[in-house]
Amino acid sequence: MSLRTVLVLVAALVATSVSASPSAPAAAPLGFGGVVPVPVSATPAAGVTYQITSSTSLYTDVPAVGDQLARQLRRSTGYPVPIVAAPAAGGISLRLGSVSGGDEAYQLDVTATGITVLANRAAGLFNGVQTLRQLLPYAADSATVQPGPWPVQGGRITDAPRYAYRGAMLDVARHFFPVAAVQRYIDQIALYKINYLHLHLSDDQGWRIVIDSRPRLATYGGSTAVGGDPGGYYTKAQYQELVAYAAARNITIVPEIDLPGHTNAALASYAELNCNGVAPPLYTGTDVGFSTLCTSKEITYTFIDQVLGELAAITPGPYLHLGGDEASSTKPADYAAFMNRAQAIAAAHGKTVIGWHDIVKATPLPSTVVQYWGTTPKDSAVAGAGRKVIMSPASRAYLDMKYNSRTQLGQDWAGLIEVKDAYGWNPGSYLTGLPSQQVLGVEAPLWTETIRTSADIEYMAFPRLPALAELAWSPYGKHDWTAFKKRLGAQGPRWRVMGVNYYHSGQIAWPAGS
Ligand code: TNX
Repeated sequence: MSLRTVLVLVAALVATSVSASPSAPAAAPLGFGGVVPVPVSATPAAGVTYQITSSTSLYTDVPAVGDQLARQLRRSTGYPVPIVAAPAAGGISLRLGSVSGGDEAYQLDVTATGITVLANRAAGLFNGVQTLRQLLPYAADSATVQPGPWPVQGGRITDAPRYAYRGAMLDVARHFFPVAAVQRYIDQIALYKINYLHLHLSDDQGWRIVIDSRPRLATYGGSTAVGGDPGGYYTKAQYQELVAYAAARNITIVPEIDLPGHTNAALASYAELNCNGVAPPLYTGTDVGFSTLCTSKEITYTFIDQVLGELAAITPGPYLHLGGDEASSTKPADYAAFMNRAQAIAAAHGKTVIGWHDIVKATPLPSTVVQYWGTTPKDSAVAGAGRKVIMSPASRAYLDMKYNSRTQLGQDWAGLIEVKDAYGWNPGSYLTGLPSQQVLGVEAPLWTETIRTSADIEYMAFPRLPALAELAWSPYGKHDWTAFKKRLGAQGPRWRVMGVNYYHSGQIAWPAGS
């Protein structure tokens, strides 16, 4: 036996005895300091750790929520994690009960002998589970069995959202994203307690949802995308599959049909929608503001009634987004009259309207929600409109803006948005003159003129989407860039495990290897 072989054998023996030794220090749990959005209150119990083991069971009052957690734990730990009919000592319990803070609030207790998430409603349990996921070792998000161990920091977290509307938007019109890609994004944003996904379903470059009474919208209007890339559309069954997939993750789909501008795909599909009766060619460029429905033709309103009626019928959520932005080819008086009629049609189908903030140039219904996408905090028309507002200031919240001048993807018309810029504003006081009670929430839109793949989506959304999610969820009293940077850095290793293609911003100290 050579000296080298002996040394290798000795080293192997030492390694075996160290890892098998009962006195070896247990792996430290991640702790409460890495949760995004930061919870309202998080009190660690010093020295207390829970361990997920091969005998851990799961009890749940809401099967849909418990099943998702059990499936994830089985996948990564390889343990059976049985769902049991009654809470078991030593196990995980997801229970309905009474906590303060409303439908989405939760309380999470971790002791040495069990984990309990308590909430008033399923939504709160789901939120509590998302927090629990971030307390688990990164490997718990793996799609394959990992070695463990699986320690969880002991203590109590109580939590509830600042805003009812915490949104993301995906433009599936400029580029089409198949169901699986949208589901992948839903999985990623749900981890940060986003509860609305706004789908921009129509624009000049493509129409993405089947309307049975107007079949050419999808089959012809949906055949194109920016740059000549492949088009596509969702069947009603696929759309409903997305609605259900999102709902299981506490996310409500908000469908948008952009009117009366951004309508070239519709105008190309049906000649009668054009004032001159001539269908324009399909469009694959990136200009805005050149198309308009013919506001003086009665057929236009029949068309809108058909489209909104069919869409409302497959949308259980309360909102229909009617767009209304950049209608620079529609005369101002025509725009106002048109948007007023369009709102009435949406309302007749039982839906609450959301419109881009241009809609304040019409007469927003008292219930209409105005989505602010400007670049300046001074917009007295929006602030003074007396309507609920969703805050998406383009210079802060637009995920399609470049991070810096070297970013390959995206645009820069609203400025460059590094992580600190995305995080560094207060949605409750951003718009001068808008009372904070009128802010319904925050939405992070991702326009896709330059975005073609899931990897592209992820690069632009991560890490800015979690920054915006924290603004939407956490009390502003917890707003702290220095602390946030650390919490955000802690997401990096998890994204690596999940295969999320994120931007390694130089502003964040990412842990080694992430
Ligand atoms: C403006 S923001 C638009 C979109 C573009 C986006 C690109 C808004 C309501 N309209 O049509 O895709 O800029 O950043």
